[in-house]
Amino acid sequence: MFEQLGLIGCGLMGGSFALALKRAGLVKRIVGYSKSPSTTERARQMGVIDVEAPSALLAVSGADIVLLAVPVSATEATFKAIRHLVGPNTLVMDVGSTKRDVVDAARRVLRDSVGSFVPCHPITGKEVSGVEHADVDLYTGKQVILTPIERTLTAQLQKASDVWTALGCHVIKMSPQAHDAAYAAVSHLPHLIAFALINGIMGQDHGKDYMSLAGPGFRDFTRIAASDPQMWRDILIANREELLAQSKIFQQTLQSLEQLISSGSGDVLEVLIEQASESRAHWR
Ligand code: TYR
Repeated sequence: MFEQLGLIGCGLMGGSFALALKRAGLVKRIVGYSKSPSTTERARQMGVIDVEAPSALLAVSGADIVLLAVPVSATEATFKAIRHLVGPNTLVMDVGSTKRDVVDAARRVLRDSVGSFVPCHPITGKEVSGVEHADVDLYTGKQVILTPIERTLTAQLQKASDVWTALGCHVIKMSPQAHDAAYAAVSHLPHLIAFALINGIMGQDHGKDYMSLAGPGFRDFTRIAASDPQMWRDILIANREELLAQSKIFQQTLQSLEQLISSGSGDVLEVLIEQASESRAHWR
């Protein structure tokens, strides 16, 4: 049971975490801060947070658990703003989609207190953002990747793992490097492709008309193209090396398929589609 959650970033991810922690009976008081005061105010009006803090530092003041739920490019500045109040008994977590850059920022800024920070990536979200979409069950049944470093305190790592487990999450641990390599393939690349697909269609004369004719497959494939622009700008740039490597593999794979189509090699094409179809059907 925590006394106070210091919530930095009262959007979809932060707001949903606050609701879930409260429902689980794990926290007495939630003090929230968002860059835009109107967001913080809305979060309080909605009952997502109890108290509005005028700064990140004041949200952390008196907190024994802190969650950073900000775009990854804002992580370093946020650590700077709160570093003086991060002690060995404060559990600090984030929800950023990339981990190497976040861990580097933590090392640079938190220094001796870096052990209190447990880097986290819950594999959940929505294509819509903002506290209006906060959902008490956003984390229920989802995976959360923890990417501790050598200096992460065992006690804090255990506490973080316990919190996510109490919210109904399945906790997995791996290195920040392994995390960024995997999520470049299964998250960052698919978002990039969805953005490119929509822009490629809309860049054509009749793109809008074509889109209006699309069906459920198009809807499934492109849902994530509606995601938050600043958040995804940050993710794609932060994990650029792994992402560009995956993008290259994708382009090569696409080219081989194009060659088979162009030469009318239906048999081989069918085999490759069958491979993809089988892999997707037996996923999980
Ligand atoms: N955009 C994803 C969706 O709508 C959710 C998500 C986003 C999950 C970022 C993880 C992540 O790092 O399903």
